[in-house]
Amino acid sequence: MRIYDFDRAIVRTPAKTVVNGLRAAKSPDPSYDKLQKQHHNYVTALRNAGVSVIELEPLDAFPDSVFVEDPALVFTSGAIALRPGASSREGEAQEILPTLEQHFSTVVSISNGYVDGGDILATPSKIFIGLSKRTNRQGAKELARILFDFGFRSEIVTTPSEILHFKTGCALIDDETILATGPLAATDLFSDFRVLTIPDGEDAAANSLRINDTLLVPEGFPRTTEILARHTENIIEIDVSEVAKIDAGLSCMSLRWKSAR
Ligand code: CIR
Repeated sequence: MRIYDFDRAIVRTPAKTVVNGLRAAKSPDPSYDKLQKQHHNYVTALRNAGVSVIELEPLDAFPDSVFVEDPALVFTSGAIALRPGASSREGEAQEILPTLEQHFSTVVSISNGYVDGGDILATPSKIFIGLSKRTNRQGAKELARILFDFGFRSEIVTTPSEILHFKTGCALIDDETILATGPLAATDLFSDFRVLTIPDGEDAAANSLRINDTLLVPEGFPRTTEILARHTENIIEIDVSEVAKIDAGLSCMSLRWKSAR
């Protein structure tokens, strides 16, 4: 089984309040209607990639709750309820907990510090935990201990300060290959991998998402797509322009795992 082999995913329908989602820069509010359509297309792409999708109800009290990747981390062997580092998002972990308990026999919760799932990059050899504005050392260390109990090796690393999450800047493309922005490619973090560096001006292409034999990439980054096409056959471009206005991308909108059968 490859680390990007998945047959299940959890998504959450965007709430109307998503237009108030957090963002670092003064970008315009997303359009709810467009965002909803783009989310629908994303869910269709997950299904087409071979995943059975569980759709959760919208949560108006949590504008960013469509980004289910941040309050949890899931594996075949169990789920971890995280502690999102933005105060408006902390309650999202409690909201998703019953769904985790329904689908996993082992569910563990982070109880110290903060960790956002967007800072976690799982690769075949180790799981990177990026320290960021949302993930602190205390949370990262507790997560590393839990991952160890799950049988995973992890490495705590630093997310470049100009991006929100570690995975805002990189993605696993296949067992040996990482797609990364210039600043992350310039570090030695990925010395065990082949690194595909994103051309200048296309950094938002970094949050791509490998699912089974499909690589979902954000639409509108032709030079990155051309580079990826030399390594991967089945590339599907998805328009995520509305969630991009609130600092999100493809990985943020689902929790993916391979069920134990
Ligand atoms: C936030 O700032 O928390 C949301 N507006 C965006 C979250 C993106 N999530 C992710 O990259 N995993």
